[in-house]
Amino acid sequence: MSEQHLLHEVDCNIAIIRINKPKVLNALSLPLMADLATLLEQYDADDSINVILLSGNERAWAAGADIGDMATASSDEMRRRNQFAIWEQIKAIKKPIVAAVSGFALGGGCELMMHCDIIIASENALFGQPEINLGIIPGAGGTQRFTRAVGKATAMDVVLSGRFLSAKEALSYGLVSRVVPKEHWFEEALSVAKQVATKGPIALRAAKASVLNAQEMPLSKALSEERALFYDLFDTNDQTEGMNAFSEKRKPNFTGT
Ligand code: DAK
Repeated sequence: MSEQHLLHEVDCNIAIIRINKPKVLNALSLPLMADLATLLEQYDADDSINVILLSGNERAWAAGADIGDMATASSDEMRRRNQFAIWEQIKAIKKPIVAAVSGFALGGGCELMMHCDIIIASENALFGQPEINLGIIPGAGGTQRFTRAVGKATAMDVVLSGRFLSAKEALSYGLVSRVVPKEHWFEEALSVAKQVATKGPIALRAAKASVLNAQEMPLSKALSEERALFYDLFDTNDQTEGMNAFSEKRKPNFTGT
């Protein structure tokens, strides 16, 4: 795997991945996306990792898919590439992914961000689905996840005009979880990842799956899935440990069992 376009390291039980193509504002090339999906799967399967932190750099989280990869492609060629398989791999990651977003989060970059679970945005971040400017529409969920996040009125405004949302707007519409001062965007996201990483891995995976069900399922089905996950957790050591620790007024030591 060529990993220069992705830097990654481990801090305790947090995997930190940084998209690293600053000259093109972290444009998401096909090889980069394939490597990112593989890397996420590796950390998802690694028992020593509890949370994944995905980041860009100060100027760009990612300014979209690499336009050069698509400029001369025909409809048949786009179909043959089957790029959606890579996005499905990312969607299937079970561990929480915290996004540390500064600068541009556009097009496929915004869609990648919406595959993350907690989105910490710098006050300088800009969001959009400007594919309309290129004569196409969002292809990796941008018309769907974006609309579910911000509502139809704002989604139409953004998707049809190609305009960017400020971090303040994105927070008010519910696209991001928190907006933080630009000097501390990465540290704030890392701090959130660290807080989440203290929780029990089994409960974290169940909580992520259950919240995501709210986007995919009718309410009655999602409620019964939630109930099943809730019951299952009472067969885990982490549930016993969590409740004992509360009674004993100490911090829990979750083992993921
Ligand atoms: N692709 C390739 N290169 C890009 C890029 C991109 N998306 N965005 C920026 N760059 C490059 C620029 O070409 C420039 O390169 P040089 O000219 O220096 O060689 C460099 O990054 C710096 O950009 P600018 O000079 O333009 O910087 P500015 O500050 O003036 O402007 C900008 C920043 C973000 C407003 C501007 O660069 C811009 O408008 N970029 C394009 C944004 C965009 O249209 N994004 C949507 C792309 S389409 C799919 C899934 C997903 C997708 C498609 C298929 N499947 C599953 C099938 C997604 C599609 C998209 O994202």
